[in-house]
Amino acid sequence: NWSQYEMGPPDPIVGLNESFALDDNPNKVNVGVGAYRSDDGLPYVLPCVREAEKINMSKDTLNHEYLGIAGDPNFVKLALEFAYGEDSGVLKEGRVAGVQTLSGTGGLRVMGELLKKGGHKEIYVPNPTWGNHIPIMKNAGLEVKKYRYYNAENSDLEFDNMVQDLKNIPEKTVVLLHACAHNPTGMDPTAEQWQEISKVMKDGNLIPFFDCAYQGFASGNAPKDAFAIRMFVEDGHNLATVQSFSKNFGLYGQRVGALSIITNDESEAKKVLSQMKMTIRPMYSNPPKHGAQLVSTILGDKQLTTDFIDQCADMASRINDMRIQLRTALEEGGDRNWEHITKQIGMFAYSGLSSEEVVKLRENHSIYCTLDGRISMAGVTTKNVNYISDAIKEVTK
Ligand code: PLP
Ligand code: TYF
Repeated sequence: NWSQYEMGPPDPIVGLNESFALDDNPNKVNVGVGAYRSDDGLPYVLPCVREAEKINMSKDTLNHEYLGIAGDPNFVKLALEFAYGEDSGVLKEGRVAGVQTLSGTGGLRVMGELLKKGGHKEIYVPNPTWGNHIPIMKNAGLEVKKYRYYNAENSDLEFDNMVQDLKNIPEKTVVLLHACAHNPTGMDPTAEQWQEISKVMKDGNLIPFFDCAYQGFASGNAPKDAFAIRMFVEDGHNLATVQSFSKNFGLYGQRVGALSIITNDESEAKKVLSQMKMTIRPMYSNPPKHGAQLVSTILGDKQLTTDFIDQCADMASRINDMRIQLRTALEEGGDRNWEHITKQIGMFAYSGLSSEEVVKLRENHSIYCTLDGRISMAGVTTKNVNYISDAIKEVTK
């Protein structure tokens, strides 16, 4: 008997794909889920990934055996170097416990479970944050609290309030930070602001937990986008990082990610790693191989790594072109200011549209974005940009 189950609501982000699929308007536009599209509106496989696929196909040493609980050690090594830098002292000292995870989402959940196990009762996240952060951490048994981050009134970071809130968090609390290209707002702290955040968190004995899902989409230079993480490490934080390779490598469905924690010394790292493995084993046993092998093939090869960085920069650059085109079209013949669209970075434009306006966009124009007014710029193309801007002007009139 299964009658105790009530009908649940669709997911606020992924559920849009379902409504979009049912819409028979030939002009429909999907700017909901953050997934990169070519200017033809099609899913995009990076040429370096195609190349890695060919290389891996020809290796008869590759098989379909299980990976270990912690995943592919070579992938984990390369992923951690990608975040912390090849010459990272903490990596050389063996102080980092790292595992391969089911992309960013899986890594976040493993971290939530681990925190709960380690006696943590709560976690702080920015307001707003990626919608899934909250249920992931709640389902792991943590209370989710928010620090101020973004002021919708002036479409800008509210840095002073953020710092004030961070100063009031009890010591030894874990605070989630978006490493770059904040989702959904597209607004990151400046280098100087990151320095101040690092200092405030050090003084307050807080534990930084970086969610790094867009490395390559902020500056267009993937290694450079790890700047905040590397600076915090330099400042001596024993921080944690969850990495997603969905967006930057375009490996969404392959579920490629890593979770790492910097500890005091090698023996502590071994203990933390053992607890990570004990968390993973009863959840899903071990992660999938294919995507991690592709990333290893790329990051293990100098030329393919250079190609990857260039190709990721190309995606970021197409998105920036679309920001300029969308803003220009929106401001044409109107007096409303859309400057924030070109000021924001990463995959999203946090448009400032109200939920009523978003519903009108959906119902009257078949344009699908999330209720908070977040538009995935990755889905905007030279062919639909004017359709989108005309519709936005219509619903905000
Ligand atoms: N964290 C942030 C901030 C994200 O925006 C996303 C995806 O949109 C993720 C994590 C997780 O994505 P995935 O599970 O595909 O790595
Ligand atoms: O667009 C976003 O913010 C994400 C995208 O398993 C996403 O929610 C979609 C599916 C998934 C993980 C992330």
